[in-house]
Amino acid sequence: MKRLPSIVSIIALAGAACSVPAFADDAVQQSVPAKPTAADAEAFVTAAEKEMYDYIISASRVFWVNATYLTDDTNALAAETGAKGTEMQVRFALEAAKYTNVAGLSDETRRKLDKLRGGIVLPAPTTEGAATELNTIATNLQSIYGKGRGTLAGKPVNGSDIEAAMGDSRDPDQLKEMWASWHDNVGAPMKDDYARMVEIANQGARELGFKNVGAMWRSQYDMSADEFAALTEKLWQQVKPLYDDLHCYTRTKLNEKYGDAVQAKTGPIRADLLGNMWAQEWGNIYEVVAPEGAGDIGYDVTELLKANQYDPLKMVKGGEAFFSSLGFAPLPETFWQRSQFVKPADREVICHASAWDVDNKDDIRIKMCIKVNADDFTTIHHELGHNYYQRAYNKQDTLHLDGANDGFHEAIGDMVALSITPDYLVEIGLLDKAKVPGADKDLGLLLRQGMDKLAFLPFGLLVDRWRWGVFDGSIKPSGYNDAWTVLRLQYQGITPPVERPDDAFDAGAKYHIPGNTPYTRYFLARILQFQFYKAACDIAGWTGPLHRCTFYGNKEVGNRLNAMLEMGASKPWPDALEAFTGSREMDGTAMVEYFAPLQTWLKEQNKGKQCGW
Ligand code: X8Z
Ligand code: ZN
Repeated sequence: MKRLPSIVSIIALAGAACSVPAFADDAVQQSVPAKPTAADAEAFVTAAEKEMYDYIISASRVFWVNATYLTDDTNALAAETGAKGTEMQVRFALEAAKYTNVAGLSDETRRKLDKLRGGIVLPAPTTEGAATELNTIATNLQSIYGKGRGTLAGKPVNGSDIEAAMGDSRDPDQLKEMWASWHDNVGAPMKDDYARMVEIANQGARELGFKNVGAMWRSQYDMSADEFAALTEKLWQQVKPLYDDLHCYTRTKLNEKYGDAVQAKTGPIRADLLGNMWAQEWGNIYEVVAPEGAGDIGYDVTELLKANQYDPLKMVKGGEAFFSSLGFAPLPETFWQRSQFVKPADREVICHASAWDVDNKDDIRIKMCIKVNADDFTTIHHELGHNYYQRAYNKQDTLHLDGANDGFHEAIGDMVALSITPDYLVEIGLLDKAKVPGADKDLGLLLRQGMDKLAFLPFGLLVDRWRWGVFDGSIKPSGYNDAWTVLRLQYQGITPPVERPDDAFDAGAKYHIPGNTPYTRYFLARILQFQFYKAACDIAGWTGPLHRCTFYGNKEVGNRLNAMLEMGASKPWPDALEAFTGSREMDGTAMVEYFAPLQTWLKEQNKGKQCGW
């Protein structure tokens, strides 16, 4: 994620961790005049931006040290810094509310006031001690996740290792053990604290005039919260048929591999069989579902990386080279000195990948625990997309130091990774030209891609459907786990491999729940990245099948992309979308078009099968 994971109060806009350093002396304390004018509102916004800017830089350093060296001390420092940040943000939000009805506000000032009012990920009420309690809980939850262990053959396994093992193992008993131990050990202990955190943050949201935290999250998309919820539903309905076809086909293949006792022919898919701890992307089990003939795409990115002696550093250099080929300046020396590429041997860290912009200028970094495999090669491109975005908009005002919306931020690196086609792999020397799969292997290529991209869609949606319910009170703490399991069944058509204990809190076993990172952004990004990719391929003059297009080396694509990136959040997101794609709508058509041949083929394969669950 691009922004400080989990620091409760980080402004939803600063491209990195944020924090509240020494604003005590020069804090914006001006009182709102009895009859405020537009000029008063502007003066307030300018002062708030300055205070926030300084805070972000100092706080980012605290959060970085905490995330890369988890101890009781760094947790205490992060919680303290986070609490100051929350207090600062809430102070600004309450003050911003007093200016929103002032006559004569410019569009820009109005948008900035809206960001100040609603852009707090976890607000706290002004009650004495509330910000501290909230940040202490949030820091603690994230730390529990970072230090979490599941087991394999009874032995403890850390998060990044167990994630990789879920991709590699095809033994249903091993998979079951890893799935159950991870969910039991990591999620369950968080439940009570999580419920308390929700309670405090909702009080904060209500003080700011929102119904609850979920409504605040939905308010940040240049439209009403209800319109935004409806937009996500519309997008889902556009792409859902693709998921349904893929689910049906994959279930058949799993049944053939494992037999009825492990995976039945009908009903939901067992959640641990899909090559990923959360069943969110299924590409790791491609070989299980690969069709005869057309399925043999002739290479596997993990094997290519290993055969070519790639190490984590070389993988990151490869990601940088792609962006350089588009005309982006090389990453600064400090990126290479300060990033965390591999899991340190001697201390606990948060391995979940993130990208940081510590000084709002050029001190960009990634934090990962890279393994030499295809998943992490993609994730490196994803994270670098955040870093290049952050650097591109670094001249914007503080409140515009962000993506056009959070889905844009998540989509840039993914769009680039879609360009990792066989031809591109040849170009960078990873694949022999003679091994480029011919047109008869297109279905295999599309299925490999669909196993990651299509499979993710319902998960991308349901995480916040659950959280919206938690925040609006329709899902109560006693029903947290049942509601999670029901949504997983309803949207993804999957089921836990073991009965869940009464105290289970399976949502907590997914990083973004303890990390308090809104998740709808990833759903939006799944859709947007295909819109961006298609636009880039059009600019590059590509005329072949969309999924074979690589825009590697195309400076015009780089220029047009940069024009969108450097806008940051300075304009409503449709303006930014239009700058690069010519369209003002988020729309699933490009994704549907990309996968159209696969869908036709899947329907053929599924004939006579009882699809659905
Ligand atoms: O969290 C991430 C990135 C960091 S923003 C690694 N992603 C989501 C996830 O891992 O669940 C990228 C895809 C979805
Ligand atoms: Zn991200």
